[in-house]
Amino acid sequence: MQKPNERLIAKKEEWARYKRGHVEDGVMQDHRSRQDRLPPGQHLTKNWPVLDLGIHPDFAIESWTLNIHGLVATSTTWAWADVLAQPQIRLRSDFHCVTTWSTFDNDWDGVSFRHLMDVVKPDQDARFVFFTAYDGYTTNLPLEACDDDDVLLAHTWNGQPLSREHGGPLRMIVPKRYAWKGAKWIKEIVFLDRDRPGYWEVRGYSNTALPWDEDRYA
Ligand SMILES: Nc1nc2c(c(=O)[nH]1)N[C@H]1C(S)=C(S)[C@@H](COP(=O)(O)O)O[C@H]1N2
Ligand SMILES: [Mo]
Repeated sequence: MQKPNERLIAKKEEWARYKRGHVEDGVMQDHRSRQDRLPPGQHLTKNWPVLDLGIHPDFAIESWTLNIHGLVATSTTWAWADVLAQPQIRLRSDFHCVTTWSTFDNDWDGVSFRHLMDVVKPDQDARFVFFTAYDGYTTNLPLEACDDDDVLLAHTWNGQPLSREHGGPLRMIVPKRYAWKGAKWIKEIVFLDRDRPGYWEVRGYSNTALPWDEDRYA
């Protein structure tokens, strides 16, 4: 009579416990939560890759401005000192790039998009937001995607000023969408009543860009 393969069975039992989430062991817990946090088709990367059009705009912070206008009650142009004069928040979130890498637990400091909305007061008919960056890049989102508690204009990453290659001095962070929806080196935010596709959106990327739906390409 053949003997059961105890080792294999034990492994399978362990796997079943792990899948049910009943494992006490810290390493396994960690592993499980990592799986739960990775959207389909994504893998975790330790470093933070740089992805852009290859132009890293350079300018003196004194001449930097962010212009916010369109269908709003109070359009405004922020100089750097104005950005720092706004209420500051810190938010932790994961970052998902359409090219399949993700990073976890990024600490962002900056100005929440909801605060920006309080300042400019979008009109009733403002439904979309169009972003333009200093490298000429553009992207677009529905206003409801920006009007969320995890969306911000970030100038600090993990306690350090956001580096130029990652979009410093200021970039958009929209954790629930693929990262191309977050403009680095942000220059202009326009509130619109209709959608206007941005750089990648006219080149075959999904307009909605939802990582959990693996909604990569249109
Ligand atoms: N201004 C600007 N913002 C941009 C891009 C760009 O080319 N220019 N690339 C987007 C893309 S495709 C991605 S994946 C992320 C990458 O951000 P990172 O370089 O900080 O990782 O920035 C997004 N924001
Ligand atoms: Mo990207």
